[in-house]
Amino acid sequence: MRNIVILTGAGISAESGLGTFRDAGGLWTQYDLEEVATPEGFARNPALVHEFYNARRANCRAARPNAAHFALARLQREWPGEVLIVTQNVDDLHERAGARNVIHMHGELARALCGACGHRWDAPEVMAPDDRCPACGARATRPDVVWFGEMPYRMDEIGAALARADLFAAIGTSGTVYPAAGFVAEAAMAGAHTVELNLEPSATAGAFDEVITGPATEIVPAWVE
Ligand code: BV8
Repeated sequence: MRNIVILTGAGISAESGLGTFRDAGGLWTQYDLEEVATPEGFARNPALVHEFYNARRANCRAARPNAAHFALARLQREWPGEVLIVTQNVDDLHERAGARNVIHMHGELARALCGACGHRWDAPEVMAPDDRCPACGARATRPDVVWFGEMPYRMDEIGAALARADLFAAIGTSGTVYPAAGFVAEAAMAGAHTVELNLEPSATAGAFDEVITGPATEIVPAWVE
């Protein structure tokens, strides 16, 4: 069990007070995904999209990492092989718990991107449609997150890690968004042992060798033990 790949979703940050997407009262029940998490929605109403991400950026700053985030950071420190955390989350709670080897495949709330020149920088607390890119001056700034229909980041690195994984764990994800939901099949093809840790079995639970259910702050520290 040398190389471990861990995929995390909104469920690992739920007990830190950050909303999930598809649970009762989740983000996609308050906002229409098409309006706030697609390039078309941003083109139609950038003010609404900035409002959505400004609110989440404020929530994220007020939130604290929980025992599950700390347990994964400890596993990274103490495990003799590689432990890669691939997160679908745009919050920085893994890093704030001390995790080092983290890939944000859906981008980061803390980063801004210029739609005109591709420049990236640390996002201000509040972003607005009139903001100018610090590099090219264009009024084309957006949150540096991956919307539906956009290519997730660092997919080749993720594919390479899955191809050499001995253990793949998915934590707090509903298994409904691709390509992340397909990682378990890639890891299994590479011969990895696969385990799902989730509040309840996900849509893809059947694809895992092992399913552990319960709140992340309880089952993740116990699993890391
Ligand atoms: C792409 C970033 C191609 C922004 C997000 C039909 C079939 C297959 C695929 C598609 C299709 N139609 C469209 C697609 C593609 C689409 C997709 O998969 N759509 C789905 C909805 C069907 N995917 C894409 O568009 C992706 N891009 O395919 O590009 C391409 C190819 C070439 C060139 C260009 C493009 C991009 C997807 C990324 C979208 N961005 N977010 C933002 O955050 O605002 S997705 C969004 O959903 C978040 O990233 C989130 O992480 C992700 C997944 O959600 P989860 O994390 O799983 O959260 P969820 O609420 O769903 O579940 C929470 C889980 O936690 C639950 O299971 C719950 O039980 C559990 N839980 C709750 N509390 C706890 C807990 N567990 C433990 N403890 C607790 N306390």
